[in-house]
Amino acid sequence: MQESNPVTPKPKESPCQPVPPVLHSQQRSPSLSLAQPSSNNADANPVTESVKQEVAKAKESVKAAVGPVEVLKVSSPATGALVYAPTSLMAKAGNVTIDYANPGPVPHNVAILDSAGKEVGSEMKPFANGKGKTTAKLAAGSYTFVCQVPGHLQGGMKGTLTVS
Ligand SMILES: [Cu+2]
Repeated sequence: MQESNPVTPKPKESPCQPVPPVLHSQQRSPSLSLAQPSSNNADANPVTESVKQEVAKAKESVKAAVGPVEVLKVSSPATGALVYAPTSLMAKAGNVTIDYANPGPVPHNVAILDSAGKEVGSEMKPFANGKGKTTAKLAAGSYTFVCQVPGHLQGGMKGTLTVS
């Protein structure tokens, strides 16, 4: 024995108590879901993969930024001279950001180097007429900061950063 329509709603028992609409949608959902197209291709989509990587990167940078960040301001003159001011910085151990302003026409950047001369922290590309930042998690010790445009370090673009 087969019923042609097993979900036939019962007649309303009282006009004062209408059946909530949600009951109707629950009864009909099985047939609706069968009609929907499947989306099995989503996992193989290269765009989805790159978005996942971007999200992972963003999470990492948020993790690195957790905790107080000490911000040190450094600038170069608008003349484009190979100079930082100040040339001596002090910070407490932890997350340190150098906030660099270069209003001049000559590209510069700031890279933080540890005592072995190895660059630490986020990359700042050389730029003119603008501002940039580099952030590093630093332990106590002596560091230098330098411009990585060829010839500029030799021209005098360096300073010291003492972390205690
Ligand atoms: Cu420079």
